[in-house]
Amino acid sequence: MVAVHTAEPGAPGELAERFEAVVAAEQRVEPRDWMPDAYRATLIRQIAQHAHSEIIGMQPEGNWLTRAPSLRRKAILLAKAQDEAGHGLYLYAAAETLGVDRAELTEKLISGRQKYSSIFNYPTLTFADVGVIGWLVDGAAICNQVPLCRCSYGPYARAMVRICKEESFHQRQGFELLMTLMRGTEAQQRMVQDAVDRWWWPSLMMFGPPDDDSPNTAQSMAWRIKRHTNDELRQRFVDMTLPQAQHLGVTLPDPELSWNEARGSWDFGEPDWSELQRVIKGQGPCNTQRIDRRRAAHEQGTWVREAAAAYASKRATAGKQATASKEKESDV
Ligand code: FAQ
Repeated sequence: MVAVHTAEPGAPGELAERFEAVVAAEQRVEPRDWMPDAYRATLIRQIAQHAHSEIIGMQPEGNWLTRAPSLRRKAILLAKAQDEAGHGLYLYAAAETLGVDRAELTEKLISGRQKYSSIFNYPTLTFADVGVIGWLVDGAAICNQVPLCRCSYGPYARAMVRICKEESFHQRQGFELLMTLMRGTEAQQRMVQDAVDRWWWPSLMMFGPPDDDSPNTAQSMAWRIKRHTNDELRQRFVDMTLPQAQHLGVTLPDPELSWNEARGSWDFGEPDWSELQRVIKGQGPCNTQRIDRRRAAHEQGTWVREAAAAYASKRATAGKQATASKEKESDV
């Protein structure tokens, strides 16, 4: 067992060696441990973006909460959106173990200084989009996030275990919704195909730019934060999704999709990377709407945060007074 000690930060060389040894031995770096500043900064960047994505990610589906076609579908959608809020909270808590404050991260999100996933800047035009988000977006999220359960940073890795279990459930509910529609009328089948056509390419872009154009991958892999490159995970997602698309009876909107016998994998076309860059820079179809909504929710929630803080401080004062009077009694 290799331990990272942090009590005496007097010998950076030795501390750095211990850090490297922990990572190489597939052990976990914990909040109390010494870590390089750049490792800490990379984790804050990725975990904060991930947390913001979960919270902003409630908006596209939230669009259908009041218009779900049955009570059952409404209850399922509500539960899914609540799960996503929970994921955001675990992730903000994981980021806070690195010395940042959730309020500060939220401020960075709504002022545009931190990112969230490009996928949530597309509109949800029909109820089939809810199913496709579950199937493709949660499916892509699972491919990307299961390896993060083995991330070198303990609090992030542990948060991902529970998140992945819930995302798998979300993916299955999306598939079940789509299967139901595909067994329905021709209009319902067309609605599914239209949603698949709109979400396929943005889902592939969730994995990030191609490896040659991904400035962070090499270092994040060396630190075992990321366990696979963006392109490796994208391929894994395509291979996982193709049989499911065949089972559903939908066509994926890529004429270059073909089975490559030699590689034992599907060949597929190149996403439009300029679109990803535009969406990341804030020029996607819904970027302004998403951030405006998030900012408004944050402002409208001010009184709740203030009330919770006032209550916590009242409880703390009452607790201190009770302890002081107990001590006085025992002195007598
Ligand atoms: N969107 O060098 P790389 C979900 C940025 S949660 C926006 O490759 P990296 C659950 C990247 O940040 C979905 N920005 O970066 C759900 C970097 O910019 P920076 C979120 C992107 O970090 C389902 C620059 O481009 N999941 O879906 C995107 O090594 C349904 C260069 O890129 C996570 O956050 C993008 N797609 O790899 C909720 C998973 N791609 O920061 C509701 C954790 C790249 O240097 C409904 N994150 N960028 O200014 C990761 O695995 C990684 O951060 C990547 C990017 C793979 C996203």
